[in-house]
Amino acid sequence: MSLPQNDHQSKTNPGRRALIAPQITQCTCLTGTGRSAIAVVAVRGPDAQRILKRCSRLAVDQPASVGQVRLGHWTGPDATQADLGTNQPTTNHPDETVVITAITANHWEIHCHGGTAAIERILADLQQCGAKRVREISTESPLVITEAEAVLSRCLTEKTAAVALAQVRGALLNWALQWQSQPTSPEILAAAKSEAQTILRSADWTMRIAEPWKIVLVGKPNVGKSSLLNALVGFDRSITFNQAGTTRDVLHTETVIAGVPVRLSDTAGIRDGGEPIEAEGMRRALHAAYSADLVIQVEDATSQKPVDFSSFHSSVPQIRVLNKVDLVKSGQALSENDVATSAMTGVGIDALVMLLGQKLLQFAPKPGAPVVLNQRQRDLMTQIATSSLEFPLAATLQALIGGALQ
Ligand SMILES: Nc1nc2c(ncn2[C@@H]2O[C@H](COP(=O)(O)OP(=O)(O)OP(=O)(O)O)[C@@H](O)[C@H]2O)c(=O)[nH]1
Ligand SMILES: [Mg+2]
Repeated sequence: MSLPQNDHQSKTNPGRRALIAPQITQCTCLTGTGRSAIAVVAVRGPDAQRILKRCSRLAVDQPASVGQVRLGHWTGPDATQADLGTNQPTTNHPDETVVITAITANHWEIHCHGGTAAIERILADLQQCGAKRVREISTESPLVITEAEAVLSRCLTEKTAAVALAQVRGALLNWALQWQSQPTSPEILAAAKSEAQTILRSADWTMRIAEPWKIVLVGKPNVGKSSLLNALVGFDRSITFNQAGTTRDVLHTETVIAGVPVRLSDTAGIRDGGEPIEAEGMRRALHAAYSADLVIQVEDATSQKPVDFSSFHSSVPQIRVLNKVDLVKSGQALSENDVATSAMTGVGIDALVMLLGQKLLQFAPKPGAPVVLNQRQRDLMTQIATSSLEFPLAATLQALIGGALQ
């Protein structure tokens, strides 16, 4: 991709160069076809703001700055000043209520009614004002941005979306451009290498922000795994019963802990023997635990003989929870390393949620930090992080920005 070289903005903020919109103003509908409540129309290019001013009337006088939203009416380009004073429909079309937001100075989004008529009307007005209707605007952005946009559209919570959004706004792109603009020297390479290593520290976390983290409850039968899951999500998702072997299959439920999307899985109790269905349940329980991001080992706090998990050789991080603490006689000592809960009374549930949150956010990046979002980015970042002298830093950074060179 060729980047403009001589504008003032490019010199002061190199990252902005690659985010500069196309020379011709373009418009497209970003949301899928079919019926939906809200549609998003994007306008990108040098005339974007001027066209929007011509076609809309905002509830407040001030146009939105980057990151802000404005409620307004879509009047179309034919509205006269007289029309605007009357509050009457200005053209053959009735006014459409819209929300307009500035992504960058030259990139705007119009959030409108999701019906085809509303979308087509807005696109037609934009075209009438000189915008070119295209199928995809994002091809104008470097690969590193379109990849971030794709991840952003799949994020489930505000916290994870903020990580992807920072990359859409150019955190990783700016990082790469900043090092690319430096003269080649061993010192520069060493500094870039060190920063790449820092970025990679959060890679396991950042590469999967669009999926829920998998937390699996395991333990002996009847210790209260299902009751604990119900207490964590706040409703009776799992059947609980005072009889060993109540839960047979793996049962999933989704929730959010510390802003991170989580899929909690309840499993069959693990014990020796058991009839064939229970044995299959145990096999599935262990399989779920081995493929989890975090395992909660639940034990009965009153039990003299805690479960022996020595056979559970797994690199998956684990938390040990002593449940039924309401039944513990006063004076009985509990290990300080364990979380003590009562799914029955709610004691310790907040502490458990807090501990889970700490574990989930342990490797989260700082707000706004550059991060890698997929294997392609990670591979290139790894090349930089493990580079030696004579490493083609500029070419690798260019590949990170725009693709190829592996
Ligand atoms: N007193 C007390 N009883 C509990 C607590 N948690 C669970 N129970 C009771 O213990 C029994 C077993 O609870 P479950 O949640 O079904 O246990 P489980 O570990 O899922 O059992 P399986 O599915 O058979 O492996 C039920 O009668 C629950 O009401 C607790 O913290 N305190
Ligand atoms: Mg159960």
